[in-house]
Amino acid sequence: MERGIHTYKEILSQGETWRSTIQSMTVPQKELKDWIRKPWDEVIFTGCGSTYYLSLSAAAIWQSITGIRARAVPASELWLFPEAVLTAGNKLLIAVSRSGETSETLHAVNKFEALDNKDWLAITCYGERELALRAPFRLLAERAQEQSVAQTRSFSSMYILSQHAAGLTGNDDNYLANLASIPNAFERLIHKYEPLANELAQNDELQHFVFLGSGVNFGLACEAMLKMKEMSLSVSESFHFLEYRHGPKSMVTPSTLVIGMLNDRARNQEMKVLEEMQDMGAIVLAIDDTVDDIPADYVVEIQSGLNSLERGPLLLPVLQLLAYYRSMEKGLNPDRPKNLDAVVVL
Ligand code: F1P
Repeated sequence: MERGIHTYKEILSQGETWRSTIQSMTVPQKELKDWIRKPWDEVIFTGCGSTYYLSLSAAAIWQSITGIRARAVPASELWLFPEAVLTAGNKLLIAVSRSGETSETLHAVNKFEALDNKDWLAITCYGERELALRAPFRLLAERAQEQSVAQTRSFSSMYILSQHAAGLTGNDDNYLANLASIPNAFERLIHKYEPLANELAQNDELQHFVFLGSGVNFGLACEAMLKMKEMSLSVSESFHFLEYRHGPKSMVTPSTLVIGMLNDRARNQEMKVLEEMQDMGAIVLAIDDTVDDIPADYVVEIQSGLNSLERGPLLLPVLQLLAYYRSMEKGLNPDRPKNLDAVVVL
């Protein structure tokens, strides 16, 4: 089997996968709608690896849109330290898992139920597997299933489902309507920036990849970092944007590629960080909806017209391609990363 064939296909098929995921959400879900609008005191997102990172962004979106307190915890923390995670009150748990079979996520759900909580939602790609079968409610992205170990279209499609859930709870029709236009920017984005992802991947001077994001973009920066690590076995790190100044910047050299994923609300402050990194000798790649005034060596301009709480899925494809091409360049197989399995079963 040709190296990387699945990963490449899965990255490039995201536009159509998102369209079918969004289409599936237009089917009336009256029972889900009534239930998800209950007066929650708190919403907890949980998952492992990519789906934990998804949870970080989803919690930021959820709280911003609904005003309801939301947080994300790795499933192992909820499973092993429930007293440090759960509080009294009306709680909703949202368990996110591509496979629906990750042991820690299933244990976290067991613990949640054992402590007399029954309201939880599964977001997953497999309707016939344990997580979805047991869940009182589920949102499925079955067209996003993958053959590769590293999550690409599954991540972005489940992300859209989590955005949808936030819009439903917040009764925010404008937000829900805007989600429908996320796929529109995909094809142009890939067409325009795939050569840049390939060019940067071929640049052997670059040996250290730093992904920066704040607010809703922090989880996305972590996910982009994980892709780089999993697929290409490169040194990659992620930080809250302004946190990078507080120590980690000491590692910057001319071999560092700083990837800044800018957030509408914080962009002026974030641009100052990028400028400082350039002054310290790093190469800077900036990603934003419009890029005119950004201090950067390279830019990815999304041009979606959507805000930061909406356009998240569009921040990833070019970075997934960067990881894919770096992996190919190193003679690795991005479909089957070293030491990894698609599901961790304990
Ligand atoms: C979560 C996950 C993946 C990761 C790894 C092992 O799986 O941590 O994010 O790439 O290969 O599993 P899931 O619960 O979302 O299926």
